Amino acid sequence: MTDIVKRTDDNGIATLTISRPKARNAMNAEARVGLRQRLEEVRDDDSVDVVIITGDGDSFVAGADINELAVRKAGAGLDGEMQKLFDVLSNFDKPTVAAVGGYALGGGLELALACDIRVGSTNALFGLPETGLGIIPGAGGTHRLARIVGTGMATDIIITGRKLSGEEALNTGLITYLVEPDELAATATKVAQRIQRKGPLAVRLAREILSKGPLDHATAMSFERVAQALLYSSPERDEGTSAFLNKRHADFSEVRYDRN
Ligand code: CO8
Repeated sequence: MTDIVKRTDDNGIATLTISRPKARNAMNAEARVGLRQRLEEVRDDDSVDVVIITGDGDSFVAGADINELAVRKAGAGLDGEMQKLFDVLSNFDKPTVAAVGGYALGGGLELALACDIRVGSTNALFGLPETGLGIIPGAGGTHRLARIVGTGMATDIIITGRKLSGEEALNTGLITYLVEPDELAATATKVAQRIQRKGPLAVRLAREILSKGPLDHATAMSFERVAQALLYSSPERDEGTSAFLNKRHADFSEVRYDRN
């Protein structure tokens, strides 16, 4: 196991930190393998409820490693290794929060876009500068950015390559929390804890439906009904509704779904 992606755990919240500070945490092949291994590890670890992804030091991730991109062949583009890795993240079994300070550029922003929620700091800088390198954001960036901020804004960001400050990112909906750099980790943890207090199956099914690409109305409604039917027969529905009716806080900590 490479140590480029470090893992720390705190009460059911696993934080994965991409650590290649000399290259502003740009993701080379080793970092990608490390991230994939860590994701498999936390996915299979029943003690982990929520995953936070962040970067070491004063950068989130400054993109894919350009030294590698400079010699990549067409076949590698078709393989879409980084795209597949971020697909693993966007379809992840557990909720994910990106804690973004400093540079979130190219593949770094695409990494954040593949997470459920993005918390940014006032020193963050967001952008997809790929067109300036003669390529496109090919790790899911074109599609995910357009879904999150709208096609007009995504087109502007991608074909001009301009960078957004934390404030602009908040205004466009690219991030949903903006905090001072020294509050970044604590805020991401608070967001993760908030998710942790909710019904785990409800969160999972809501994420599952939300993460689907554009669906026709009838299909989307059908997904909702099936998910709701499942939840109506779940122990967490009993706990959540009885807690409200008995004027207490719901406690889902005993609710477990056997994965075997
Ligand atoms: N790749 C490789 N090295 C990098 C990268 C990178 N993406 N970013 C920074 N570095 C290195 C620099 O080369 C430099 O190395 P050295 O010290 O050996 O010269 C070191 O990190 C520090 O960088 P700077 O001196 O430039 O530091 P600054 O603080 O002045 O600037 C920036 C930091 C703004 C982050 C600047 O380094 C920069 O612009 N980096 C490139 C950002 C970029 O263009 N990212 C997009 C890359 S393309 C991409 O991600 C495509 C993904 C989709 C394709 C999927 C295919 C798999």
